[in-house]
Amino acid sequence: MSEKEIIDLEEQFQARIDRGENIEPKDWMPEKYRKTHIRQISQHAHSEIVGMLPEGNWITRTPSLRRKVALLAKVQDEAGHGLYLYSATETLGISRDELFEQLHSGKAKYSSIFNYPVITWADIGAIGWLVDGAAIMNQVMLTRTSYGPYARAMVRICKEESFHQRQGYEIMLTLAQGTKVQKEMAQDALNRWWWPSLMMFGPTDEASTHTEQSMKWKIKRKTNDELRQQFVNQTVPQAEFLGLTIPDKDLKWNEERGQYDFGEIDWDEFWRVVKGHGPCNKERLHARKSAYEKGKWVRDAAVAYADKKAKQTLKEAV
Ligand code: BYC
Repeated sequence: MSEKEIIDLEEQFQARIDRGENIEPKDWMPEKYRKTHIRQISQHAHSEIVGMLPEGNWITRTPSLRRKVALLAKVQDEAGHGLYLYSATETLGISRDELFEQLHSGKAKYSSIFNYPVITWADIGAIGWLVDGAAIMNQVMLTRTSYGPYARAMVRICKEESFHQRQGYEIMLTLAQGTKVQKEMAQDALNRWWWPSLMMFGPTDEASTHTEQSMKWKIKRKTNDELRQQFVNQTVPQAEFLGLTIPDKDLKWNEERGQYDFGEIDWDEFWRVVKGHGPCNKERLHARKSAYEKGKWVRDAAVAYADKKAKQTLKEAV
């Protein structure tokens, strides 16, 4: 294809995006658009799968049967989200094996938030309330992202995430209305999860490498800082209702802006965690690699069974 033909195609592609059309797997797309989606959707899928680990670790230790059922359902939903998202990524021409290889080798990232330890039951409440709350804030926007398979997967995922957020908030509410020790546990969980939750939205708009292009292609509908601000505005009144204190001395309502001002995020910590040096990075990756290796016999059996079935069908057809 000549350079002029490619430029024409790129202009037509941008015009489709500007008209608000969805891009589908068989449509022409710039190579960078395809690669950006493989990167973002697969990192999102990895986050769902790795995100099962910290909470899954608490399924055997829930304080009641009711809590166990809800947590089990939530963790199972996350497996489902990972699977829709891996399927959406495969429509861009990459295999599941390659995606896993990228996760296991450390080439592909997953959300920084899942590299923090889950120390008490209150952390399960804080994760549902804050982590799923932040995830929804980001993902509701993604239901209108320009790539069709991703946008459609996000519609279903968001519905389930809102249940996750409510189960977390309900845990926090119960603890906050409980004994002195329970209230202290809730406050301690908020203290530890607040800043990492704000980091989930990614670097500042100034430091973000992908935002400008992703906004043009309507992959992102709002910037990292816009979503982070929206999250703070929504969450502060929820903390007040719980009677808990957000661990930020610079947090205050700004009458002029009609938004909360908040303190500076520790970006050194963020990059340390993203680059593999957070409190649980090694443990999380080890758990995923080991699950993959232990699941080999299941994959082998599934392939052997599919082969056998295909041969049988062929024999019957002849
Ligand atoms: N952690 O240019 P930027 C969930 C990376 S919720 C690790 O702004 P982009 C769940 C970024 O990848 C979490 N890395 O990037 C919830 C890039 O590096 P590469 C998953 C991060 O993509 C509850 C570099 O920093 N949600 O699953 O335009 C229970 C520069 O950043 C992080 C999603 O993935 C981070 N926090 O914007 C269970 C939503 N932030 O790739 C599960 C979809 C940034 O160039 N993703 N980086 O090596 C997005 O919306 C966007 O990818 C982001 C980042 C807003 C996260």
